[in-house]
Amino acid sequence: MVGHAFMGAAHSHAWRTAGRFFDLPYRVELAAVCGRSPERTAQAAAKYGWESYETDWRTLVGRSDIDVIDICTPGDSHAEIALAALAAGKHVLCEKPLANSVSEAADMTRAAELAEAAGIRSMVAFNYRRVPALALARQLVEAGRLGTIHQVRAQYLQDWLVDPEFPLAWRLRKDRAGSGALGDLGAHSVDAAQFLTGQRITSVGALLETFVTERPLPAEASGLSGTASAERGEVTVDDAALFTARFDGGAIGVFEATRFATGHKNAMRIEISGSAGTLAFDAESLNELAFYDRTQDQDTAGFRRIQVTESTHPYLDAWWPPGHLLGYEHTFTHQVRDFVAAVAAGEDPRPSFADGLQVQRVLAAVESSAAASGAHVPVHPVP
Ligand code: SOE
Repeated sequence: MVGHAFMGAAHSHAWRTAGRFFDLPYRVELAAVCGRSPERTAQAAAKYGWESYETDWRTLVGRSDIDVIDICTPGDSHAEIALAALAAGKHVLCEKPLANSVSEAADMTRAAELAEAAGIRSMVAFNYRRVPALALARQLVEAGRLGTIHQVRAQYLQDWLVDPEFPLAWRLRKDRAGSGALGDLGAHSVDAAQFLTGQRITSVGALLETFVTERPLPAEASGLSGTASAERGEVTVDDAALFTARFDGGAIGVFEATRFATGHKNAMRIEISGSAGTLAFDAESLNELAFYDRTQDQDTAGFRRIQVTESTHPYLDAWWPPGHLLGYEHTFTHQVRDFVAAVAAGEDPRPSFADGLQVQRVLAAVESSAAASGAHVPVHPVP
């Protein structure tokens, strides 16, 4: 695993846990973690249970005892690490968004498709697909329970940037993160919308805003936290992104991704309306899915709150009795389970790098539309 901050912690937990609750076809060994600082990486290895550590990802990629490279770094290094890992014959799991640009994501997708022929697998880590409630939502859509899908409403609301003194962390720098709320949060919504509906976004009309354009430089570059110094630097990404979208199956959608939704900590919400019903999900009630079934008797019809904790629900057979809730970390454990199962079965796990590239194209179209005063622009095919 390369990187050991927030996502590294979540992935470490997942790699350690997946084989203890699911019957995996392989035994997972946490071989090595990689980071730039020897002290901090050694600490991370000890804390999260990695057998060894490296301070250069190239050394990691060159190690013959390693089968999988898991990329948990900021977006500016995804492409380089993934391309080297695929070339070295390693399976790759890569954090989202897949890359910082469409051209990087396209290079990664081409490399992944070439590697597939040699049995090398790759996957992009859109972990919300592995929330049991959203996996169930997908099953219901596939079974036709929503009928023809007309509309998608997707919001991803956080508020950690409302304080103008919050330091200029890497997520606020275009050169490191690619974009702001758009790529960090909007990417999840775009992937979830396309996954749930089975439709692809073909055009968007958008508005981006940066409310606080200068922030104190972090005393140390440490991601979301980090203490501020007296010097200030420019914020080069969006704080909030709003856009509308058309889908290839005829649906339309409205999206909002923001780090300025005061009071909302991690409200990843999505609602899909079709001719036969509506499904609604909010990650702040992670174990629930609301379902309005239009075929119900009209006098008593209404939204039903399904508690997605039955052993028959996706992933739940490995966990607790009904009503004993799962959390955010389980989504990463499920992701490892599906990734390892696909590698063993010789199948391509989803979301693939090609799926990540499609999301990247939507993000790029949102930026072009915002630059063109919100005019609807097509989602361009791969260059
Ligand atoms: C930070 O804004 C963040 O950790 C995202 O990067 C994650 O993808 C999301 O799941 C939670 O918020």
